[in-house]
Amino acid sequence: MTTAVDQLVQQFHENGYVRLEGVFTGDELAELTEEINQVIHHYADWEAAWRGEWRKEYVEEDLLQRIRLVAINDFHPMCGAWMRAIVKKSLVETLAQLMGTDLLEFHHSTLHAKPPNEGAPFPLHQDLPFYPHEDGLRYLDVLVHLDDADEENGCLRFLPGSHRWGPLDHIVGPDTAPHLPTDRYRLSDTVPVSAKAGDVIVFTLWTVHGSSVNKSDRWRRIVRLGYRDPRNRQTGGHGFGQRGLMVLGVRPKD
Ligand SMILES: O=C(O)CCC(=O)C(=O)O
Repeated sequence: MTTAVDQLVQQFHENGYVRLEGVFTGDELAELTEEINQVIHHYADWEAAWRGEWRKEYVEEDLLQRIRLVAINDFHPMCGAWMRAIVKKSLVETLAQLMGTDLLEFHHSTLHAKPPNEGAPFPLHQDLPFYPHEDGLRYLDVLVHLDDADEENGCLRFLPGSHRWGPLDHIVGPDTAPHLPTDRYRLSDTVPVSAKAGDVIVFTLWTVHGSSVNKSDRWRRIVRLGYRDPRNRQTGGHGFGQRGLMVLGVRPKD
């Protein structure tokens, strides 16, 4: 008999991403949201929109100077509810099933909050250039949604099956965020994935994704939690050389 979890695992293997519904609800979700609001107002960078020439293809002329992203990396040690969320048993168990692993290590947290009417877009990219690992399929990006997200407020968009393409060459440089060439990787070819507050979208380090401007009068707040198989070697980037928290099993001896 195929269970609901088997179906999620199958979808994940097929597409390279999957949405988990209602992972956080009620008081737990309220507490996570309250803490994020404090992080947004006291600690985050309000001018963190990704830069580069690609923006001309994603943003209308009159908005170009105004778009904003509120972001911060590794805020989790400051926040009790987020520390509990990272080790939440049901989430960790589902992630382990998606990856097919008996060992899981938490790697990083990142807030991406798009303010109403001017929330910045993300060009199509893999997360590989930001924290490269030898095996892109044994690294999971886990996006915790704190608002309902849809096409109007800039929900995530994916190229289904792109995780099977392996590492891709990105355009990089001092004046641009790493991204894929806009003439070959188009937002119009992607699938939007709407989500409710409390849902989680999981994808791999090799899955191509991006998102559009938030044109609505609502916030779109998302927190990315990164998890990996501790045997998957990191080769550079964010958190390189740091040991994360083991959330499943015991770290293997070097
Ligand atoms: O928050 C978004 O819309 C995009 C996020 C993203 O690209 C990422 O987390 O790697």
